[in-house]
Amino acid sequence: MHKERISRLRNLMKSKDLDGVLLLGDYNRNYISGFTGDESFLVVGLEKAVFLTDSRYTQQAKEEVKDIEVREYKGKVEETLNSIIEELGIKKLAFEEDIITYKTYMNYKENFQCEMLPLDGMVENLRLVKDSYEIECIKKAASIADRAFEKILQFIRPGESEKEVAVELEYWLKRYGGERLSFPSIVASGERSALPHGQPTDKVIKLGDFVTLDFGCIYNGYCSDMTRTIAMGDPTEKMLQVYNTVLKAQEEALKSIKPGVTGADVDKVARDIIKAEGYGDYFGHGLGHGVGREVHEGPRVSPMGTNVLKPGMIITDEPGVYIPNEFGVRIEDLVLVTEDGFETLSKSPKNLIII
Ligand SMILES: [Mn+2]
Repeated sequence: MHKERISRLRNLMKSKDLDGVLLLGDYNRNYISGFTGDESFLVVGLEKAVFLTDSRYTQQAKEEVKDIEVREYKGKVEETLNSIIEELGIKKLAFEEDIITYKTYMNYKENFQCEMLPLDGMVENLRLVKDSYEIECIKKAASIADRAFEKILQFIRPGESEKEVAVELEYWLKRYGGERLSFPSIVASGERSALPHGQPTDKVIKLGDFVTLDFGCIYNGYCSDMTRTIAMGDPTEKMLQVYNTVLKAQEEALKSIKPGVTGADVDKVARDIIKAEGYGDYFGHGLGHGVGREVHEGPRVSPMGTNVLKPGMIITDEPGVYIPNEFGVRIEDLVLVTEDGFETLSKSPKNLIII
């Protein structure tokens, strides 16, 4: 698996006339090497690669990193990196320009006897299409989220605070096998549900509130992401109408997902439905995003989403309508693009749940 990833990277390097790549961001380095720790370096040459770490991680790297030589450094890492660059005969080294700080860049530039060039998303592009192992991990992360949601439906009641609901949700995400959260959980109730990314507060959930829960966990390094909005007691006519609009937009956009369309095409399906119902101004964000090792990665699923969808991509479909000082609704599924369409990885019900 990692052998194949490194050879795909080398093919791209050759096509861009590069003879070296330095990876130090956790997501890219670990994707190519199989390492699960942090603060380490991967130098990939056209023939040979070296994984460089310090004594905290040497043992772990030797167990996890296959087919790549693992070395330990002491002292100044920039000097060891430069000696590897020379040993591998690297003249043009691409680096993660969006991860390396200006200070580190200046340090490397001073120490490295080679030209330094931006990687320009090369590894992120390799990560766009998931292999079967990655798909299984994300499916598992999604199913953990579904099970945690089932638990939270038994727990959530008017009288609990948003924070109490969040902590219960996070307990179950971990209890069912999530290693970490994909991102800080969102629990936003009543007027606060109009905040697309409302962090849980001490606000007590009341009868008549909509509650938006947006959460996910990480399984074997891969994220899930889902959102449901539920009602505490009977919703008003307006709340129902908005809910049904968002649900229709979500489901119609879902049906449009297939190889060959762009993220912008899928976004437009949902946006047009929400606009037609008169809520266009209340849907400010893109319809979705890619999900993998990072909870937000490519491809873009928004009016700017020019990436063409391919089988193996995993994206979210999450339209929302947020009416300031009243309430908001968002419904989000995690979706796999398949050969002939899509497969929904989030299995929780989407019809309005009234507690
Ligand atoms: Mn999302």
